[in-house]
Amino acid sequence: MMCSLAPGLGNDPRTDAPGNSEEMYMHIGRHDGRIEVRPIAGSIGAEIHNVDISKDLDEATVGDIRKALLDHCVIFFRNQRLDAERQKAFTRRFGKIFIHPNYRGMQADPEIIVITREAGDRKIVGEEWHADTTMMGEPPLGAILYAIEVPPYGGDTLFANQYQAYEALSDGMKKMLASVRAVHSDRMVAGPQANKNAYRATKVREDADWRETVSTHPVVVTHPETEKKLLYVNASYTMGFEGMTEEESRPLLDYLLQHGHRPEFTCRFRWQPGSVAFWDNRACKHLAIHDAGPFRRVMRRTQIAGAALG
Ligand SMILES: O=C(O)CCC(=O)C(=O)O
Ligand SMILES: [Fe+2]
Repeated sequence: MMCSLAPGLGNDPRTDAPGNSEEMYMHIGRHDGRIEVRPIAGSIGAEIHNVDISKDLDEATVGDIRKALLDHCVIFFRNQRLDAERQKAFTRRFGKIFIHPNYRGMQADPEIIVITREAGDRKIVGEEWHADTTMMGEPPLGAILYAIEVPPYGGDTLFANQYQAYEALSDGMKKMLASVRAVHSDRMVAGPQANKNAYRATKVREDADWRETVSTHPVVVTHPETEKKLLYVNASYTMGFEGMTEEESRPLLDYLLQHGHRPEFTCRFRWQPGSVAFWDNRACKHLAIHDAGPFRRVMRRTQIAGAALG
C-alpha cells in the first residue's frame, strides 16, 4: 500500500548530520505507512489521508482506520477509485456486509445500494436526521458511502455526534432517560404507506407483501466498543417510548431529536467524485441535504452488520 521506512535507514550516517535528521524524518513521515487523520470540525468528522482503500490493506492500517472511526464518529477519504467489488472488500475488513431488507429485490446486488438522485426528484434518501436501519434488533454498525457522480454544488451531507448530544443533557434528564427504551419502526421510510417511490429515483420496497419491522433500543445506549454513552433516537425510525403512546412520547422525543443536531455537534461534508464517508452508525446521526435542485447525484453504499445495543 504505502512506502515503509527503509530498513537500516536510521543507521545511515547522513541522517545524523546536523539539521538533516529532522528534515529527513518529516520527509519520510508523510510516507511511513501510517494514515494521517485531519479533523474537519470541532466535534465530529476527520479526513483520512495517505491511504488507498482500494488496495489490500494490512491489519495495522485497518486497525488505524477503525480507531479513527471510533475517535471521530465519521471519517472521510478523498480521490478513491472503488468499483463495487473493491468497496465490498474494504467493507468486509470491518465486519459482515449487512443486507438491507427494504431494498431486497430492488437493486442488482443485495450487498450494495446505489442511491441515485435524479434531477428534480422531490424526495431523497436520508433527508431527515437519522441513524440507518434502526428498526432492526441488530442495526448496522456502520456504512460506507462512495460518491460516483456529484452535483457541482449542493448535495452535502451533515453528521452529528451523539456522544456529545448525550453529554450536553442535564443530570436530571440523563437520570430520567436512564431506563427508558424507544420503539423504532420502518413504517415511515418503506412500505406502501410511506409512499416514497412516486417522488424519487431510488426505489424502496412498497409491495403488498412488505411488513413493518419494529424493535426497541435504549434511549441511552452504551457504545459496544468505546463504552461511552450516547443518545440513540432518530427522526426516521423512532416512533415513541416503550410503554407510552406516540402522542405522550412526542414532546420529549421532539426535544431530544432537535437537541441531537445542535450545530456544535455537527460537521458538513462536501462531496467530490471519489469521496468516501464511513460513519459509525451507533455514534452519529446524519442527513442528506435536499438541495441538489437540477442536478443528478449517484452514490454507492455498503453497510456493516452490527449487534444488539444495550
Ligand atoms: O446521500 C447521502 O448523503 C446520505 C444518504 C443516507 O442517508 C445513507 O446513505 O444512509
Ligand atoms: Fe442514512
